[in-house]
Amino acid sequence: MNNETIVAISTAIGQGAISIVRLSGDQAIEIVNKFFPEKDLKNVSSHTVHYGHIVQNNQHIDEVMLTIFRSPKSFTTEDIVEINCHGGVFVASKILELMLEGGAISAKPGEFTERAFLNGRIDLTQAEAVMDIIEASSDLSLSLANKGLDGIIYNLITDLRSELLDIIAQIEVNIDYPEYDDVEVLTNDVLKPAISLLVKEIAQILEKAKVGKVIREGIKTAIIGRPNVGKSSLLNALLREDKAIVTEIQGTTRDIVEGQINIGGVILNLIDTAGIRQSQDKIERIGIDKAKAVIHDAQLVLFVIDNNAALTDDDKKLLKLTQHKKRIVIINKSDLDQELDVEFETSVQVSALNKTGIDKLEQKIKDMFLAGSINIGDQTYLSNARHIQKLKETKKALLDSIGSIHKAMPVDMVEIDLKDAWTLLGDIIGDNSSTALLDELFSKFCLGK
Ligand SMILES: Nc1nc2c(ncn2[C@@H]2O[C@H](COP(=O)(O)OP(=O)(O)OP(=O)(O)O)[C@@H](O)[C@H]2O)c(=O)[nH]1
Ligand SMILES: [Mg+2]
Repeated sequence: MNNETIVAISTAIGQGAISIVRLSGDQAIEIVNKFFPEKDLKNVSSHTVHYGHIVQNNQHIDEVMLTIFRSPKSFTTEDIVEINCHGGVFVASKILELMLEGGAISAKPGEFTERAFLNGRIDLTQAEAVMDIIEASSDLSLSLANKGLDGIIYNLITDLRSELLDIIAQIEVNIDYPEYDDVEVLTNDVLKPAISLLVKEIAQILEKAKVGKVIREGIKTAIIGRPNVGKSSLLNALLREDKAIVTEIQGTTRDIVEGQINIGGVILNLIDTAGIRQSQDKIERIGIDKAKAVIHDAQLVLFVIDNNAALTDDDKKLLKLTQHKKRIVIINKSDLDQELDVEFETSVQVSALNKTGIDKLEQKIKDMFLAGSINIGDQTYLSNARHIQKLKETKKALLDSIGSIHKAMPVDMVEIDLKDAWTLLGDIIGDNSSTALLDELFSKFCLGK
């Protein structure tokens, strides 16, 4: 528990209708009371709003509305006062200054949420979900973040943990009462299938997490091709905006041009690049190098070729360069006569000029990344990179334990990996005290044999 009362301006710094200065801690009400002469806040009830003025040396600093939340029914579980003042940078800073004078200390970034976690009101995944809500950039990512705040990820991990605990409990019982079970029977008939099942469940969650990651971060999409095939025209058609310069001159685009679109809730971060070819022009060459770097980082390559020309050597080189990427071949200029002399597996015919075929392209991208099956009602999609990493490590620890079983290692060796997996899952939700493990184990034993 932290005794110090923290304060911060909780709204964005800048002019606006209202700013909120927020305090949390034992002294929160007392500190604000010093500067709010119109009412004694010490005895007001929780969840009430109070009108009055923040006053310094008998001078009105601002007309405000105060909201009082008393411990434990608040975001941090501590006493909280929110001062709704006018949204000027100076006035909000002035009120902040008074609160510091009154005995509060400046909050660190995220400290209100950190306190909510440390005081046990939310787990780590919920604390992270608060940030995800703030950063959400589409309906789907917002919806995922809200599920996180509701505790969906917490429940998912807790369910896995409780399955794991059952397995560990079997071993503990066997170590305590070795005469009860034949160790070999235990490991091969009981532990191995149970651990394998858990690995399978985790593998499924990780598979779904790929979708979660796409929803959260968007898809880094590079538009690639030789000069003049219509890359910038395609970018503009997708963005429904004339963002990039389009001309009939080869080598029009030099620097990269970026834009973002939302297709069915999935964010596509589009990058238009310089047409790739051998060039003597110094600026164009830099652009071409950048384009190659973009290919390297891209999660999806939109490879544009000209329907009105036979495949060139430049096309062939670029096809080779992008062959290992997730790729859609875009046969552009489909309004002109077909001169193209090859067929591609994953291709879409478009005319960036006439804006035809664009919806087909969007559908293809959606199918490719969401496999056409995003069930928003289910939404146990892990999307946070930290959670995904920890879960991968958990899976590895479990596979290691199966490896130990195969090598006929002593059962307490198997248990070491299982306990590692337990700790890793605990890292996700921020619960890692080993006393908790023991307490839970103990309660399991009371129910079992
Ligand atoms: N007929 C027809 N012309 C098109 C189409 N798309 C683009 N063009 C024309 O092709 C020329 C080149 O288009 P851009 O979009 O600048 O091509 P780019 O691939 O970005 O070219 P660089 O930036 O030089 O690499 C322009 O004159 C466009 O108007 C299309 O679908 N049909
Ligand atoms: Mg261009």
